[in-house]
Amino acid sequence: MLGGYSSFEKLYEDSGGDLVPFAKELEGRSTTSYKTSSVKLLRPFSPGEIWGAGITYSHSREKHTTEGRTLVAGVPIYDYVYNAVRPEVFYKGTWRNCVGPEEGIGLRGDSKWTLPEPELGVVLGEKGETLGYTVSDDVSARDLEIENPLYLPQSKIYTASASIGPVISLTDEITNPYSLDINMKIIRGKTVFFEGKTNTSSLKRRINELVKYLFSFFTPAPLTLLSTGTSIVPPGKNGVRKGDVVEITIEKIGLLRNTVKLLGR
Ligand code: DO4
Ligand code: MG
Repeated sequence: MLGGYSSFEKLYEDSGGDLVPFAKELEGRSTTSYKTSSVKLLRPFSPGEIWGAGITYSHSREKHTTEGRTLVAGVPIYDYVYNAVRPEVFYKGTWRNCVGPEEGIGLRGDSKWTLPEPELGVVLGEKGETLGYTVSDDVSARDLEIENPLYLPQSKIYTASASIGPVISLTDEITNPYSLDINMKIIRGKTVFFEGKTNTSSLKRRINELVKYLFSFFTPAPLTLLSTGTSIVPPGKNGVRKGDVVEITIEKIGLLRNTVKLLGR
């Protein structure tokens, strides 16, 4: 971490909210450099809250609509929310269910179909301002959600159901969040079982639109993570199994790697 800071939270506090110039100054003074292969990367911050945005890419809408049965006003629920003015913004937990690089992501013992969801994560300040970006994995028990959308909290919030990292790229490094390549690999044993790619240029919603709804009549905890939704979904009912390795890369941020672990009760 820059300038000997051991936490992003402290860096943010000392910056007085003006992160980029503060970080630049520290960078100028810093004499130490590290090889990422020789250090253990930790979760880059402890989100006070995590919120997810749903059905923000047309591919996600298509996949969900072919899987789900629920109608709202006579329309498949996922088509409805994709086209609605109000986006889907759902609670995803806190730092308590969030891991970092190389840690285990959770597989519920009662799920037969769990998906990693590679998403651009936005780190939000107290007023909803974008402080930076990270790689976010919105790990989800898809079968629970598809069985009944009222099971969404159980599909989304459980031990190690969120992962973030490897770093936070600040807004001077990512000036346009709508042009980033995202890649996900699921590695099973020695083979790449699934690989998919997308680009945030296909994101239907703007970040400030999602933030506006999240901050309407509510103030989330300082340093909240907003996960902006997925567009990479393995075909059919293919999900992760215990021991699979999930690698998610987002351009200008880096690689987030986790191994799937089966949760005990
Ligand atoms: O309601 C479904 C959640 C969808 C989601 O997490 C996503 O689109 O990424
Ligand atoms: Mg998601």
